[in-house]
Amino acid sequence: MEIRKYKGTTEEEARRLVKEELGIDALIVSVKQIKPKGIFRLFRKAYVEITAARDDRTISKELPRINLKADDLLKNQEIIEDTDFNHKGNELDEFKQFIAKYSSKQKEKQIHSAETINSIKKSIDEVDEDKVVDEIKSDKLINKDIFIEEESIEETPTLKLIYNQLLDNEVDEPYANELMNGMVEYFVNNNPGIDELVSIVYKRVVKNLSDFQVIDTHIKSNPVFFIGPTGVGKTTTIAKIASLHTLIHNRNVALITADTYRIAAVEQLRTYANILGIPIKVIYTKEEMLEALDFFKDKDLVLIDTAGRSHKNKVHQEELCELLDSVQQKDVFLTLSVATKYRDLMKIVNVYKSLCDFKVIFTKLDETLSFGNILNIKMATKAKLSYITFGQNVPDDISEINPHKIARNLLGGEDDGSSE
Ligand SMILES: Nc1nc2c(ncn2[C@@H]2O[C@H](COP(=O)(O)OP(=O)(O)OP(=O)(O)O)[C@@H](O)[C@H]2O)c(=O)[nH]1
Ligand SMILES: [Mg+2]
Repeated sequence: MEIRKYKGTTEEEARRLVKEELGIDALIVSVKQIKPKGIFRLFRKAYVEITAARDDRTISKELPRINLKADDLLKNQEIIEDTDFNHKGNELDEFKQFIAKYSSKQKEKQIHSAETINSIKKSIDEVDEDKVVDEIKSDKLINKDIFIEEESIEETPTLKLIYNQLLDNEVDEPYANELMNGMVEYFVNNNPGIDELVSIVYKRVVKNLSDFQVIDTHIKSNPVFFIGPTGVGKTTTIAKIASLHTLIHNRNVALITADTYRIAAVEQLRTYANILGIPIKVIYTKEEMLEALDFFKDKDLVLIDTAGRSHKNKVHQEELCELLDSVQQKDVFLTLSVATKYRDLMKIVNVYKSLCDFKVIFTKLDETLSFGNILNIKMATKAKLSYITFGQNVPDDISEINPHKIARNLLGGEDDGSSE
């Protein structure tokens, strides 16, 4: 049995490498997200490492990925270095030399870039959050709407680095362009330092994310529905919010669950209700929903759990729509996992948009390193953001969104966006 490690920028890519070399019968021993530490953070992005095994006798002796594009080579340098070339004969020497030459050139370039990236990080560290908030309203550049071509950013290395930080953190290209709007012209006319450029983009991100709203802890709230795809964390988030409002803010909270499709779902919420000592009602129809709301009319806050439903299932969506329509005064929180692919998130959001107005909760920030999706969804939908959650612990792993933390993350700063 031979054990090998494979690295890819995504799990999918690493799995493909395993499959290419070890075949479909390969045994996956472990899948790890590796975050480069120390100085390597400047040079390398996080990657996924898969340890896989297969019987020696069946391992393909073909050189993996010999048709790699030049740009892929550096990324896969370590994989190639891990591979035993010696038995492959002279034809590979040329290839090895090419890689060595290519990667030393790339490393030179990266050292230069790393200095600039360092300056970006330093600029982010020095941002004065209070000043930013004051400046956002008056900053004329923020309101400028000259569309810039991406090519002009390409020709301006400092801007290109800032732009790339956004793209690397999964900000969708049109929104990255919007954030960089007018920057080339500003750069040419004013010759600003990198800290000023970073600060402009930082302010734009913060401005975009600043329109958020969480459940008020003082006034009596409308009934609050939690909707969203299966398994994103609706019930867990309800438990977190119910705990905070009950234990920290001393409010009278009640729970309703309309998730009667899975036997365990009711028990899951009932367990939290029992621990917190708060009442819970299970409802099957919209009439029962109205009765339950009437029963809880003296409560400060009623949180309503719904069944996770596929956005592709029309019947399920109609049922949800009927339930939501039966309550006039309400707040709805669409719960989304930040780790979902952006294109899928957009499809989900578009379906729910046709049902009702909602605010967005992003869950599972602990499962991804890049928070571009938060900004993408905000910019695409203009829906208000609210809470973020970053772990399974009830009630600790939740907070209201902090636009500064997200902005730092998107510009390559240290923040994981997880806590206050
Ligand atoms: N890592 C991580 N896991 C979370 C987070 N929030 C919830 N989970 C986990 O995600 C899983 C699903 O959570 P639920 O709260 O049951 O999700 P749901 O949306 O109610 O699921 P359905 O009712 O089946 O649609 C559970 O294992 C939770 O512990 C989070 O912020 N981070
Ligand atoms: Mg649930």
